[in-house]
Amino acid sequence: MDTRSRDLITTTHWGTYNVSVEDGRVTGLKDFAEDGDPSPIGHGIVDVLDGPTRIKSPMVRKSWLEGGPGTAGDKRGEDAFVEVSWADANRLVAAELKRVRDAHGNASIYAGSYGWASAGRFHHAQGQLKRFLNCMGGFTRSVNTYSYAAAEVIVPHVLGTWFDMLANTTGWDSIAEACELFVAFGGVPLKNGQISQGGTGNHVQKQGLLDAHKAGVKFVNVSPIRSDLLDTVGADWLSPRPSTDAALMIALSYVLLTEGLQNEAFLEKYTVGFDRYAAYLTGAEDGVPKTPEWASEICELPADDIRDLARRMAAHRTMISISWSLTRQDHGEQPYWAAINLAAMLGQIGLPGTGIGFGYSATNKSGQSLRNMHFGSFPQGKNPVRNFIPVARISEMLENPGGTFQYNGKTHEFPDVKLVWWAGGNPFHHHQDLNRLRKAWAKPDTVIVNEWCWNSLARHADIVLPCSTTLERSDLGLNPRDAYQVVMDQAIEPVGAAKSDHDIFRGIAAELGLEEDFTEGRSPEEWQKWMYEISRQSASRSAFELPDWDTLQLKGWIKVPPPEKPTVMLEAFREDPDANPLKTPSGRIEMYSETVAGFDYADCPGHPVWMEPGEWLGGVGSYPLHMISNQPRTKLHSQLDHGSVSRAAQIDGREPLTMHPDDAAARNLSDGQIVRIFNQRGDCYAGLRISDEVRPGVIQIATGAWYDPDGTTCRHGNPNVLTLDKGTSNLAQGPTAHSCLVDVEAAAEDIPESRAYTPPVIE
Ligand SMILES: Nc1nc2c(c(=O)[nH]1)N[C@H]1C(S)=C(S)[C@@H](COP(=O)(O)OP(=O)(O)OC[C@H]3O[C@@H](n4cnc5c(=O)[nH]c(N)nc54)[C@H](O)[C@@H]3O)O[C@H]1N2
Ligand SMILES: Nc1nc2c(c(=O)[nH]1)N[C@H]1C(S)=C(S)[C@@H](COP(=O)(O)OP(=O)(O)OC[C@H]3O[C@@H](n4cnc5c(=O)[nH]c(N)nc54)[C@H](O)[C@@H]3O)O[C@H]1N2
Ligand SMILES: [Mo]
Repeated sequence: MDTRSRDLITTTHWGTYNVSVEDGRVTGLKDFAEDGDPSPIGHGIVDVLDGPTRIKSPMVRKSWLEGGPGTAGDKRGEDAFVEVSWADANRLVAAELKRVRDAHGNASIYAGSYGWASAGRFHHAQGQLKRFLNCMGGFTRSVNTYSYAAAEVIVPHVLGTWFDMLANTTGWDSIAEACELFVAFGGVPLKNGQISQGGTGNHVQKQGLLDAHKAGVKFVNVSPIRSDLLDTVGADWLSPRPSTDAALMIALSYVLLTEGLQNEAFLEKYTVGFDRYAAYLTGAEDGVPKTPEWASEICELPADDIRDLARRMAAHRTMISISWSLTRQDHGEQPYWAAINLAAMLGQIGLPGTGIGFGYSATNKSGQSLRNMHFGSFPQGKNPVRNFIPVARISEMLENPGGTFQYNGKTHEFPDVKLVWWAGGNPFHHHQDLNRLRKAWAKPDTVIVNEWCWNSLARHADIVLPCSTTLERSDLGLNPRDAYQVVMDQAIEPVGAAKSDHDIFRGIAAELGLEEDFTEGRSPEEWQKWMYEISRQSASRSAFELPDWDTLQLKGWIKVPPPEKPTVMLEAFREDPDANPLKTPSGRIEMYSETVAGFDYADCPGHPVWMEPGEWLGGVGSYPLHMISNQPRTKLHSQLDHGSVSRAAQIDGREPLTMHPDDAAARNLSDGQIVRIFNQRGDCYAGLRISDEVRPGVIQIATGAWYDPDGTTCRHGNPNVLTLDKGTSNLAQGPTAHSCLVDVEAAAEDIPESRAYTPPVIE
């Protein structure tokens, strides 16, 4: 295919770009002409494609190479590495896989391998890893996500399939048309709308928000951080204590009930269990009426503001947006269920522009009306191993082989893991209480990692297999969550001896005599054509035609036209609940769930409740500041932390921390100074920004700084040395990063140098 007549093009989670190449090196990325609000994040890759942080050949940890599997696991992250050839790396990996499988069985291989990897439908790191391991008998997997595990498990009991709700979130176009009041729990953070998993063409979140504002929609930002909602829309700002939204929603429901503002006809026709929930609201169940005064004590908001908001919500066409962050806290199931019950009482679910929406601007997908598209993907084969863990239970699994855990109504057992394999995620970014993880991580015999840069995950591996970046391989940016479908050109040759994940696995499969099983005789391009053909067939069933392969390659990208009318979540259910029941046991919205009640979990009863989180500002003793470790504005998680865009936003090479002026004054701290954040689990350094955009008592530090451990300290500013590693409840066992108390002090004179971007010693 001669594509020379057009510019090189690629897509990433943070946008689409034309790629400039000179003498075999990428010299720059140009924002996609179709993009009305491009994100700067992508440009951060250019200066780090090559250089000291790039892994250019297979590497083996010195003690492991000398002593074999199981040697000095506690030196992971400290040991030197030894460079080896691909032939040696393949032999070592194949022999170790065989040893572990034969001696301990496939369940002792953990390849949950959670993470975002890169855009590109074929070279998807996890898909490649899972297919490869399935060819040799399978592995222990993980279920659910770090993003919204609690919602993934509670919503199906209450409202139906979670991913259907996400795919069909009511569009911004419908909101501009029909909404009057938009109440955003966790705001509408445009920083997060910069990205979309699998690639994005045009960033629409800001325009969606501005169009709604222009159409007269009023906004309320319920968040500890004012900048979670764009200033231009002039939102009212309510800042409850973090992790108390469930209490606020329950009190709003109480006001509706006691003032007769609930929509009886809706409750009758579309819900079950309202009477049970009403008994909780009035206090008939537990003797505590859930009045605004009751919530006021918990949330630290004036009771009158709560009462007013409930009345405003009932008097207007109201959309409730509930941020994904509300799941990432202790008892994260409750705010989701409480919000659904509140929306049910308002009775506007299924009508244009109103009801409930999950996380506007959490990604660039949320609120885009798109056609329902299904695209082909690289088949992963069958995994015969039954063992799994809820994704955030990794430390517990490594610590406690053979131990049991609860999950969604059942008891399960942790496997005895001997080998861990990660490709396309970074647990030393994403997991909570990293000092605990680091200890648990010392236990397995072997850790294998596919990575392209020397981040903390690569440094904590025994065998590092260097992978290429998207700019070094060709692929398809087919993404059902975006209107733009983009060709991903190979712009340059892989740097050093790096290979695509597919080629890495093909090499090991050959060593194991499984190459044919893994590739089925197809080259990467043949696989991509095969996937594209399936996608074309399914696209034509949703009434649009994808061009043929050659036409797509020539053009570089296509835009799928929007659906005929804006997306309205649960529209069909609203029209006819008998013909279009929800996928819940009753087919209706379950304001009380017999199923959940039947699990008999004290931490997740049969209807939404307020329960004290493990750590929050209303508790006694402990640390005085609530730390919100939210998504970073200048990168995607830990990806490109080392790139130019993220580095430019750092303060003296540390992650910025935002603190209210009163809290800074109480500690004698000044803007721009390096501080130490600490609690009982660990500490890290950060650069101070003083601003009244955060509520007093709350500090904000984004996730993503590469973990740079020195004992229990992170020198660089990764907040996950401080966060709490506890499941949301026995129901979902989701992560709870946002429920975390800390304190902050001035750093001592001799602040240790950050070594996050210094590669390990290579012998
Ligand atoms: N404290 C706190 N912690 C959090 C959160 C929070 O709010 N607060 N949020 C959580 C959430 S929502 C999420 S989704 C997680 C995200 O956690 P992750 O998805 O694990 O984070 P990333 O940094 O995106 O990790 C992706 C890794 O894949 C690598 N990679 C990129 N492309 C390729 C490739 O082609 N092949 C291979 N083999 N590797 C590749 C990157 O270098 C990077 O190391 O973090 C969670 N952690
Ligand atoms: N630029 C960029 N965008 C991203 C990502 C990234 O890494 N970088 N990650 C992506 C991923 S994987 C995900 S899952 C989404 C996540 O999307 P979100 O879950 O929306 O992400 P957060 O930034 O953690 O949270 C949004 C806001 O919620 C507020 N908040 C936190 N706790 C509470 C609380 O208890 N109550 C209330 N009312 N508000 C609270 C915080 O002020 C925070 O800024 O973002 C995606 N978008
Ligand atoms: Mo996420």
